[in-house]
Amino acid sequence: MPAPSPAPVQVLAAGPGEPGKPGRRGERREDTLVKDRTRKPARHKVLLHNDDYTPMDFVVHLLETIFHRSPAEATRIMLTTHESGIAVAGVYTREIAETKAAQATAEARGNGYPLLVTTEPE
Ligand code: TYC
Repeated sequence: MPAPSPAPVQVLAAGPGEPGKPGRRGERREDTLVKDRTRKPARHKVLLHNDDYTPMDFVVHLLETIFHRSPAEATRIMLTTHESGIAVAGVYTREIAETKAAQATAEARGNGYPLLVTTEPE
């Protein structure tokens, strides 16, 4: 069953309240926009870009060690990048996506490879 899509954030009209004090969720507060629902954290894609120099087995190694892909998945993702120019290594919360992209980039640079790894919101 697909997860229910989040309800729109409700912006409540101004009401009585102590200025400067944060409102509780769902509470009407003067000069305060109160979200009436919690939100799941935004998801961010980590993207692998093709180049002519990074070895295939090195990309597979990164996919297995940093992105916890099985050998078969890692090979499939590497080949998709090689053939199409770009592929998704994984999808995470923003901070984890950025950390994994930085780790993959650092390991590539440490080995003298130009591999480009970027992140973007899903
Ligand atoms: N194109 C590279 C080669 O032929 C392999 C490669 C695959 C490089 C995926 C980067 O993200 C990449 N050696």
